[in-house]
Amino acid sequence: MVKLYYHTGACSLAPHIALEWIGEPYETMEVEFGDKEYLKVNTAGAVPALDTGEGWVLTQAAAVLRFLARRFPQAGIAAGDSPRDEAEADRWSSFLTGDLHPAFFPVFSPNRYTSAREKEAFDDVREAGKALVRRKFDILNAHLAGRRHMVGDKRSYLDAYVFPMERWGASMLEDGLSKYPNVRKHHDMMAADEGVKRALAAEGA
Ligand SMILES: N[C@@H](CCC(=O)N[C@@H](CS)C(=O)NCC(=O)O)C(=O)O
Repeated sequence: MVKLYYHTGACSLAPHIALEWIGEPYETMEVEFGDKEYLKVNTAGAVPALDTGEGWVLTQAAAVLRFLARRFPQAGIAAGDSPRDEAEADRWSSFLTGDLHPAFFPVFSPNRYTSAREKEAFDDVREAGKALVRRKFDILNAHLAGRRHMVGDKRSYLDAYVFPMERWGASMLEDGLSKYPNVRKHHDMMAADEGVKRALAAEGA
């Protein structure tokens, strides 16, 4: 059985949703970032990590999600198999891993982005992070125009992947997602999904 290491509301919520959609039995363990015991599972101390139940552990949200989609093909959460489908999935997965997710880092951990230790400096870094998040949400909003799902015409692991970031945006930006109506629509569709509700409830998020 697979086992997901997660932190409430973090990007590990994405594979948690994917596991709910898959519907096979799985285990979870809540961890604190950098916890000494958890470092034995993931030396980076970050979530998610997935014990595959096959004697090896996988880290990195995008890799975990793609693995789950391929390991449980009957769930139909892969993003298609034509070269173009896979390329589109890689493209948006890379955008989430490399552009949108890291844009939040200065908002969450401003202390890592300045050597100053004054509150004003942290506030400044947070504001810069939020400006970056807004630029990435502009791109996401344009992509989601006229679309129900991140790629193709059915749900895939990419819908699960973007959802935690949509939630962060909704709670951290002063005006929530109001400037990004397509992102908000996607967020609301996901929030109404039964599998998403179960994952959120399980995390107490
Ligand atoms: N590139 C990694 C980043 C994982 C990551 O930074 N996760 C955050 C939670 S959303 C975390 O664990 N942060 C703890 C830390 O940075 O110490 C991935 O995509 O899985």
